[in-house]
Amino acid sequence: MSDLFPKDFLWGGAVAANQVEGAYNEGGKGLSIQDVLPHGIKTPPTAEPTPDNLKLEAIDFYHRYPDDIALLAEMGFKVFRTSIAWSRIFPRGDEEEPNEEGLAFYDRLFDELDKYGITSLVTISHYETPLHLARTYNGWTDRRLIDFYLKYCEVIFRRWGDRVPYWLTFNEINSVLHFPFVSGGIATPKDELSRADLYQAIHHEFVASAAATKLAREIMPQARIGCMVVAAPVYPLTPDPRDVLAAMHTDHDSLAFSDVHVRGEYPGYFLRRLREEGVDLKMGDDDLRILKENTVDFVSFSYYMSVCESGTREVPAGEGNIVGGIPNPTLPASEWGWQIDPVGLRIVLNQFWDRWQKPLFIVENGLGAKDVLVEGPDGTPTVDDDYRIDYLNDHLVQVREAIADGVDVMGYTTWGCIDCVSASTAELSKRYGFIYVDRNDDGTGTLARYRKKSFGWYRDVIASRGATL
Ligand code: BGP
Repeated sequence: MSDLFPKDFLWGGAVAANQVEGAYNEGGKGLSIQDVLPHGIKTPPTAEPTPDNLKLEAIDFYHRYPDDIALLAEMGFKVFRTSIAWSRIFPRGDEEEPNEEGLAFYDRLFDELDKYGITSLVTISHYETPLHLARTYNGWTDRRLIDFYLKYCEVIFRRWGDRVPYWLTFNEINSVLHFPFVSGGIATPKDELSRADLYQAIHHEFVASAAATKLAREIMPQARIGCMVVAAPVYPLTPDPRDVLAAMHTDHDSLAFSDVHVRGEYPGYFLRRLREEGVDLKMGDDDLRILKENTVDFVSFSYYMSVCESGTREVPAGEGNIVGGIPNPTLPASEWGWQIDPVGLRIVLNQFWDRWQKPLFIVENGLGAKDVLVEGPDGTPTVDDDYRIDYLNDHLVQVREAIADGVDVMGYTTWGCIDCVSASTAELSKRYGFIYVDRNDDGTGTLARYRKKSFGWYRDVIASRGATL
């Protein structure tokens, strides 16, 4: 077997509208939940947008996208993942008619990508629910969100169905368990949110995702629809069977989300959880049929870390890990405590493939780090980000191993291919990109773009189909 990646492997990078675009109140855009979250995912929202919110301007991709896409093309990108900002299309979320100016922006963006032959991979909802839907309806706890979402989907499918071949219904849909406001637009603070309301919101998202898949097949039969989850393998802290069982239970919390999307029904372990928590889901007459008949074409996921679990002792959860969990004593961690585990990526790829036999797409992976600009050999500023190269290299080697294991992997998009505002901290100093953006956490900076050392490294990896790894 060749140790090169497949010829049609989709190499690229990923961002989300709210983390790059800026222009938060231009082009008729309404406010999104991100516009009132100046300090990140773990902090409460403000009443109005505040000047310390870096996302309001972000990296000004809204105005600078032609130059940015030219840089991505220079690296040889085959695919670019971004999201559509829902509140550019429906500023409040519940209007009758879409905002034409918002649609026109994405027309221009897709034109630019087409110019270079870069395929678009679109996240329909990436942590950017229109704020009005959060404040007036309490987000996805309200069943009416399904109709608002489907109306939005219908507009964007009709507009771009012939040019966007890959769609993801919700970013990291399982993260609603951890961040109800950011992930589900649920305004009730997490510690006051009942389990019944949380699971009801999850049910609404499942039905919306399946109904969107149905709509997609009617409007754009050639498109492929995927679910998107946070993948973080859960290892037992010790070989004690009780630790193994606890790890399985924690894993189930996440797997339930893709199980529903792929198998079209609630798994038994999830129904048991609902019973034990005394939750009785309110269902529409057709909900279960909609889930069953409209399963996804592929499973996509973000992969940053693995975690440990114990069923025998109380161990403090790792602060830095997005999904909590006990730190693994055998692994190093990033500056933010995210544990670095390339082999875990191979494990997850095999686990998901064994479980569903559906093509898999790694749509986020990368290292957040504090980069330092230095003068490059030609006098142009650059970053010697060997740590990022090492991280990505090690993970891609494991992807190649998984492909050799027989796993069907469609592609790989690194997170934050151009520096962008962090989802968890809302800072710019947590950088992931191949392209450095001159903007600091205090909002200063010229917004100039500079190629980091990893830029040339990734270009060579893509051009050689992984031979340089
Ligand atoms: C994922 C989100 C992204 C992204 C990434 C990196 O959870 O889907 O939006 O931001 O994590 O996280 P952070 O920006 O917090 O480092």
